[in-house]
This record gives sequence, C-alpha cells and structure tokens, in this order.
Amino acid sequence: MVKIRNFVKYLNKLELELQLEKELLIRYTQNPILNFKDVPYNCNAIYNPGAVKFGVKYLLLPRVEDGRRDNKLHVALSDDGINYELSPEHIPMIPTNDGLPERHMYDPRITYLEGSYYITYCSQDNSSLVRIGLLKTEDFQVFDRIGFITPPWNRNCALFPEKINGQYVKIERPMYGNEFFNMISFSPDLINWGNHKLIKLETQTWFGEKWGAGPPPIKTKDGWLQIIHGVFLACNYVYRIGVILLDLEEPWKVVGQCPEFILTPREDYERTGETINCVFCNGVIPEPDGTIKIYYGAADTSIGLAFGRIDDLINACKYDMMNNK
Ligand code: M1P
Repeated sequence: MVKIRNFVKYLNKLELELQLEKELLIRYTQNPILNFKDVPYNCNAIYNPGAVKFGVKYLLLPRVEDGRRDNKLHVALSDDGINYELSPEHIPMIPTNDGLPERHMYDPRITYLEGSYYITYCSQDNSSLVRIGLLKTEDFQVFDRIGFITPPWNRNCALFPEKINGQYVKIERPMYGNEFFNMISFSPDLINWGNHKLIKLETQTWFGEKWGAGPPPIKTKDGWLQIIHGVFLACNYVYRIGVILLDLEEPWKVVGQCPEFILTPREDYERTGETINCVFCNGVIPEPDGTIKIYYGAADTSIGLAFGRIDDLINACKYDMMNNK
C-alpha cells in the first residue's frame, strides 16, 4: 500500500515537472479551492485573498461579498495550503476617525514585518472613493488600525517585508481619472509617507490598459520578485498575472520583467463570473523548497491556487528586452 502511494506521489511530481516545462504556473486540479458554498451566509462571492504562513498554519484573508454586495475580510486557515476552513465571522470593522466611512474592505496584502502582521487593504466608502488602510495584528483576532496611508484614489498597495536604508517601503497605485501610476514611497514610521518614485515597465499589450502590484514582494538574491496583474481592453477588460524584479536597494528601478503573462484566464471558473476573464493575485506563499503557492481571485467570484518555482519566475524576468531574447 505504502509503495503504491509513493508511486502515485512520484507520478504526480513527474506530471508537475512536465507541465512546468511548458508553463510557469500550473493550476491545482481541484480548483477553485474556495467558493460561495464555503461561506456560511448568503453571499455573492469570495475572492482575492491575502496569504501568509501563520505559525504552522497557512492563512488566507479572502474578500467576501455579502448579500448586499458589501465587502468584508474573513480569516481562513489550513494545514496544507490547499484545504482551507473559513471562519464564519468577518474580521471587525474599526471605526474611522476622519469622517469618511469605511463600508468595504477588500484586496488585502499581508506583510510579516518586524514580528507583526501588517495588512494593507482597499478601504472604500459608500461611493467609489477608495484609499489604502493599514492594520496591524499579532494573532488575526485583534486588529489595530495604524491609519490610512494614502490619500483617496489609490489601490494595489503592499508593504515590503523589511526596511530599506532605514525606511519602511510600500508599492502603490494612485489613480487620477483614467490615469494609473505605480510608485514606491518611503516612511520613517508607517504613517507619514513621501519621496514617491515612479516605476516604469516596458509596456506590453497584455497590460496596455493598466497594471498593479499583487502581493508583497519576495526578497531574492536577484531582486524583489513582484507579482503583478495587467489589464487589456478587448470587448471587456481581461485581467492576467505577470511578474517583475525590482532592485533590492532602489526598488523603483525595474531590473527584470517577464514580457509574457504567467497566468491567463483559461478555465471556466476564471472566464465566467462577476467579472469575466479575470485572474487577480494579491496573496502568495513561498515555501522553503523553492516552490511558491499563488492564490488568485477567479472572475471576482472564487479562489484558485496555482503552483510554481521561484527560480523559474526569476529566470523569466531575465528576458533581454533590447535583444528580444
Ligand atoms: O474586477 C477586477 C479587479 O478590479 C480592481 O483592480 P484594478 O484596480 O487593478 O482594476 C479591483 O477592484 C480588484 O479587486 C478586482 O479583482
């Protein structure tokens, strides 16, 4: 029995290796790993989770859209990074002190920094006005509001997992009407931010409309590995996932860019849903063996999981744009 089980494990591994030769990421065959049926109340969707290792557990912080289509964050825990149990209650909403209500919390990015977990998330009022809130927690039960760390009209913000030259660092995307700017900014205290620097990518068709940062960047010897999403306008928007490398000391400088997307909507659950043709990632978990688990929102409706290798993603970023090879 043990021999057969080991043989099946070996075959699964072989299959994974063969598929990874063709594509950089492969999907978990039982996707989606969470959908509306896992939410114990009337809801519209569950998607775009933040992700982190939490002690011996894997932790997701998905966005749940309730029966009013209001957005809240729930904690989901897992022993294996694949099978998650969702807590029935959303995390507490903390009153703001500046007169702007917070009706929706969504697209959280979780950064483990100096022994605490920090959550950057989109905070939206009763209209479409959105800015970035920052929460701090030790246990994912009690949350402190650090403050709002951008002015209104900002999304796709993640904190770096360590200071650079004595300063906290974030990546963010302010928007002015139909203009979108990805930037790095710095702070001495996580509250006051400045010294904004633009990040410039070589524009590719698949993100011709706009792009934005995904989860917090991962430190590698070749640079900060940053998962992004990119948007192309066909008859509708098409959201895809890509990857870039940022300089370790001057993270607004792009030192590598994979010209191709690394995940595109192909499966029914990615093509059909609240937002058709959409894969969007704001949570990954790198493993000590060099693999990476990529959690992504599928069609703004459910959560998919894909596997890859960090070295493959780094190598894909070493594409020579000048010489096209
Ligand atoms: O509907 C697709 C995505 O749209 C927004 O992303 P962006 O600001 O980059 O266009 C976000 O609302 C995101 O949650 C959503 O999945």
